[in-house]
Amino acid sequence: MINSKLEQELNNQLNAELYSAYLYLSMSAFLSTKNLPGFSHWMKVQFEEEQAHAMKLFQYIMDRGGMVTLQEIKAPQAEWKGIIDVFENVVNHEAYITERINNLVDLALEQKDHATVTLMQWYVNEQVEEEASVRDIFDQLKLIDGQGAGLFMLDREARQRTFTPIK
Ligand code: OFO
Repeated sequence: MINSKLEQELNNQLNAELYSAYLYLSMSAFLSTKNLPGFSHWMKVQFEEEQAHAMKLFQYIMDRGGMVTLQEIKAPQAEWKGIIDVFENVVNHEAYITERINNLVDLALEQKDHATVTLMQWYVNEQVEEEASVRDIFDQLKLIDGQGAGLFMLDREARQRTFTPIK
């Protein structure tokens, strides 16, 4: 059985992951209107990844005999100033998610819930990867000032991204 405080926080994190998915889907739609099909695709893959993060928590709560309580998902922002602004938002959002994950690890340690500590280690590592990859794109976009041939090339590269299911 899982401690009720931890169960609540895992449910909150499930909601945060679904919100992340929703946010990236919104970005995908926005980028499509800006004639950036590669980045629009990249965001759709990101949407799939976030859903997978959410489903991993969903399954874990149930496996531990806990109760999944789905909450309202708030509407994400729909417009940004441009591609640089989009990725600045992504970088900040992922830093926020990392902070939430770290708090969950602290709570699991406090509750001496080793299974949750182990699960959360997966998210800790995932966040390192996510933050590094989005910071990379953000830096490249700033370098080319978010325009011109550089943007065209980055958009083409973004189109190559594929979704890899997680375990
Ligand atoms: Fe689920 O890692 Fe991004 O938000």
